[in-house]
Amino acid sequence: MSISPLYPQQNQYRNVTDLSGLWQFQPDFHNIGETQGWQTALPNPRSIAVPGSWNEQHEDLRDYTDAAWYATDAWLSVGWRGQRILLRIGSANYMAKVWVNGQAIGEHEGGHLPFGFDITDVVTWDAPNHIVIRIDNTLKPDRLPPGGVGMGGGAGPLSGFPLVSYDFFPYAGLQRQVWLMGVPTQHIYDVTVTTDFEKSNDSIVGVVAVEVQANAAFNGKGLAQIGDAQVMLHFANGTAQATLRIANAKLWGPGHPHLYALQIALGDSDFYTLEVGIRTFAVRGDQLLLNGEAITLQGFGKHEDFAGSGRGLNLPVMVKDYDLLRWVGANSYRTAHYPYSEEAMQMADRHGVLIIDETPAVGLAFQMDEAVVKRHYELCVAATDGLIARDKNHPCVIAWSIANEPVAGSFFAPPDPNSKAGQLGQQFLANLIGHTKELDSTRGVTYAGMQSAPSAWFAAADFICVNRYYGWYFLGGQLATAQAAFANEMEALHKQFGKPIIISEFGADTLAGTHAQPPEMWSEEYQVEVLKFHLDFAASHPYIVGLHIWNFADFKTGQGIIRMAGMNFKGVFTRDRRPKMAAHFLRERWKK
Ligand code: BDP
Repeated sequence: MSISPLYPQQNQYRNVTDLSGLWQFQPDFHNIGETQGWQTALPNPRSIAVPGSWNEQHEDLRDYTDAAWYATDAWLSVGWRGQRILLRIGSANYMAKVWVNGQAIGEHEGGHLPFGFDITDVVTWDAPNHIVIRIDNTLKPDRLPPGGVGMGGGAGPLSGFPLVSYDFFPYAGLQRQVWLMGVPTQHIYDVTVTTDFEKSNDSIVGVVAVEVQANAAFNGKGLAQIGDAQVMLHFANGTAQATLRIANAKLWGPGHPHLYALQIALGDSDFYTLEVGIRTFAVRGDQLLLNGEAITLQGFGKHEDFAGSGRGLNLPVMVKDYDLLRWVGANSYRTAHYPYSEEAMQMADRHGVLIIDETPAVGLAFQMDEAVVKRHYELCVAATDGLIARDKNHPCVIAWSIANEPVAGSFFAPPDPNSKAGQLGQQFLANLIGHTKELDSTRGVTYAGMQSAPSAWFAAADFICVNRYYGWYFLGGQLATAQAAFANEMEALHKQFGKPIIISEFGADTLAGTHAQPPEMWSEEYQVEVLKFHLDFAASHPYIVGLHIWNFADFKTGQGIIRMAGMNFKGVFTRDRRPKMAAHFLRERWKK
C-alpha cells in the first residue's frame, strides 16, 4: 500500500519533521552514480536548497534536466520508536529513486504530487539516517508532460530550448518539502468528506458525509466531530462511514470562506483534524452553481514560478499572490498546468478562491506514436488518481481539468475530427473524463481546449474551457476583427453544446513600460484592449461563466524566437508582482 494521501500533521499521536533546508547535491552528468555507489555517499557534493528547482540555484545547471542526486542526514529520535516511520516527498520532478541508509526503498514517476514510503525497517534510532534521492528529469516524449519534442508533438522554428511540448520552463528537482513522519501502527489512512445542506425555515443544516479508512483491517470504534455535532464511527474491515448534521451551518464560498474543523478519532490510537467547507457544486443548463446559485469565475491561469526558487515552493510569494488576487478582485484560478502545492490549496480554502485543479497533462498530441499515446493515457490516469486522492477534500476545488490543449495535428491548421488522430483524441478524452467522474461525482470535469483543436471533443466535458488568442496568435493587431471573430465562435459553441463556457485563457504578451496610442501589440494599452473586449462580451452573454486571463504574472519559459528573454510576458503582473495597466483595469471592473 502506498502511504496515506493525508497532509502531514503533528498531534499527540503523530510526529512530523520537515527536512527542508540545505541538502547535499550532485549532478550525474554521465549517469554513473548508481554503479559508483552514490546511494551511500556523494563523492563531490555541493549545497542546494530543498525545496527549490536546481536550474535556478547553480549557474551551470540552468538548462540541465537529466539526472542528479540529493542527500541529507535526518536524526530520528528514539521517542518515535513504536510508530511507523514514513518518508513523504511533496514533489519530485520527474522520476525519483530513494535509498535510506544505503538500502533501496522505492521509485516514483511523475512530478507535482506527493508520494512516499514506509521506511520503518531500515531506520536507526537516535542517530542520523542517510536519505538519498536520485532525480531524473530527462525530457522524453513518453513522459507527462512530454519533453524532447516540441509543441504539437514535433519540432519547428517556433520550438524553443530546452525542447518541450509546452510553454514553461522544465524546472527540475525536489520542488516541495520532504517530511519524516511517525504515525501509529494502526492509523487513519484516508478521510473522504462530501458536503451538502438543507434549508429549514431561515436556517441551514449542513450535511457532512465522512468516510474514514484505516491503514489495516480495523474493527472497532471511532469518532467524527465538528463542534457540538459528533457521531460514532463503527469500523468494519478498516472502513467506517457516518454523517454529521450541523445546525445553523455557515456555507463556504467566495466572500464567506467559512471552514469547520472536522476531528476524527480512530479507537484510542490515532487522531486527525481536517478543515472542511460546506458547499455544493453543480452544472445546470449553461450555468455553474455554487450552493445552488449561479456563479461566474473571474481570475487567471497561473504558474508556480519565481526568480531564484523556480518552481520550488515559495511560501512568501504564494501568500503575496493571494493578497494580489484579492486586491485585483479575482475569485478563482486554474492550476495551469500541473497540481500546485498543498499549501496553495489550503490558502484557497481559507480565502474563498475557486480552483479548477489541473493535472500535468499538457502537451498531449494524438498524432504521436500510438504506443506513446497509450503510455500518456496510463500516466494521465495515475496523475488524475493522485490529484483526486490529494485534493478531494478541499472545498476550493470545484472542478478537475484533466488536460490542457491536447491536439491532433499541426498547431495552426484545424485537424479533421474524423482523422485517425482526431478520433483517438475523442476517445482518449472521453475515457479520461469518464474515469475522473467515477472517482468524484461531486465536481465538474473538463479540459482546456486549444483554438485549433476539434470542438467535437467537448461533448464529454461538463462545461467547456477554451483557450483563445484572438488579437494575439490569431488576428494579432486587428482588435475589431479579432473581437468579431471571437464573438462568432462563442455563439457557435454555445449553440452547438448549450453548456457553460469558460474562457480559460486569453491575453497578450505585454512589456511593462511599453506604451502606444493607438494601442499596439506588446504595449500595456493593447493588453487592456484585448482583455476589455472579452470582458465586455462576457458581461452581455451569461453562458460565459468564467474568464481566466492568461496569465496572472509573467513567467519563465525556455529560449526561443517567440519568447523574448526566455519569458512569457502575458502576465497582468510582472514576474516580481508589479501591476501592469491591465491589473488596474481589471481591479476597476472586478471590484464593481
Ligand atoms: C496556451 C498554453 C499556455 C501558453 C499560452 C501562450 O496553454 O501554456 O503559455 O498559450 O502561448 O497555448 O502564452
